[in-house]
Amino acid sequence: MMKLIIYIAIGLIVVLLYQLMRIYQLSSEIKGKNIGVANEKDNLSQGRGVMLFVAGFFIFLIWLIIRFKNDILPVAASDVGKTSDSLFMFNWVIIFIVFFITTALLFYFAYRYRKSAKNPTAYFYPHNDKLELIWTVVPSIALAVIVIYGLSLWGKMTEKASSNALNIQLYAKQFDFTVRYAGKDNKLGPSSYKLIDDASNPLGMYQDSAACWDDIVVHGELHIPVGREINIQCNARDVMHGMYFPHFREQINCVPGMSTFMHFVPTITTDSMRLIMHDTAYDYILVCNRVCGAGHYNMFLKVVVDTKDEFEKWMATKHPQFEGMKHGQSGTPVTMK
Ligand SMILES: [Cu+2]
Repeated sequence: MMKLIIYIAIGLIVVLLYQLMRIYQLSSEIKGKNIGVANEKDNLSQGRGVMLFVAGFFIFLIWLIIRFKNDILPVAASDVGKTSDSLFMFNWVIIFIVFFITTALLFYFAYRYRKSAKNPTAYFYPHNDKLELIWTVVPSIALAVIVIYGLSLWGKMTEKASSNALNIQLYAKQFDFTVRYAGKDNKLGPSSYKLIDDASNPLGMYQDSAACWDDIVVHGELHIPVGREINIQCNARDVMHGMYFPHFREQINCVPGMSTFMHFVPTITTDSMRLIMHDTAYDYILVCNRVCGAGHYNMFLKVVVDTKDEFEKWMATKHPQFEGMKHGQSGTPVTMK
């Protein structure tokens, strides 16, 4: 009901404004004024209005930045994340400087060069080689710097991980991530989708491969040690999923039928991040960012960055999938042809 009254009031105000303008127009006509042509006074008030508008717009923008600057992601918690953030910031600085200068000039020129007795006709200025050269070369250089900066970061993100990195597999499926640690040998044993059995072998690991015997499968959370390079092999069981670590500024697709990789060094433990965020319940997260089906919204994994000792302690509580299998002991090996 209240809403209806507000709408009616707005409608009446519009009608009122229209009628006022109509009265002004008619009374001017009676007085013999030609209100169809803007005079010097009109141009000055319009020009000032334009300047006022852009000043208000800039104030609003600056307010937005200050108001929401704490609602974006916190400080990057990985080595590549820091570079990624500085690249992002570099872009913002360029965008803001150019935006404020060009927008301010655009509106100022509308005011400065309004029609007046001094400026009765517009100045015809069709071409200037020097100006064109400047506005082509300067943005080209700026873009080249951004692209080279970005490519070097991309190269760092996608190069092969070092040999002493901690190897982890993240297996995505509708709608969760399963974690596999490579165990003592730091080698992820081979696997095949044909061997997948949700109860006994959710990742389809080869039971007769010694590299699989110490591999540890974990559901529900991912623990990683701070300060050590983490090499993640990403796989998907059904459809394409996204593997996105917002706090580490890392993302890669998980594609059925192939492995993709990412690596980074976590630099801030969960406990330290909780202090930074003044939030004792703050957690890192891994989310799927490909729309992969009806349960996509719920596809995420809690990520815990431990100290080295905490990580080892946590790891010691976990058991390999094929615990007890040793060389010369067959168990019930599965052989794939
Ligand atoms: Cu998904």
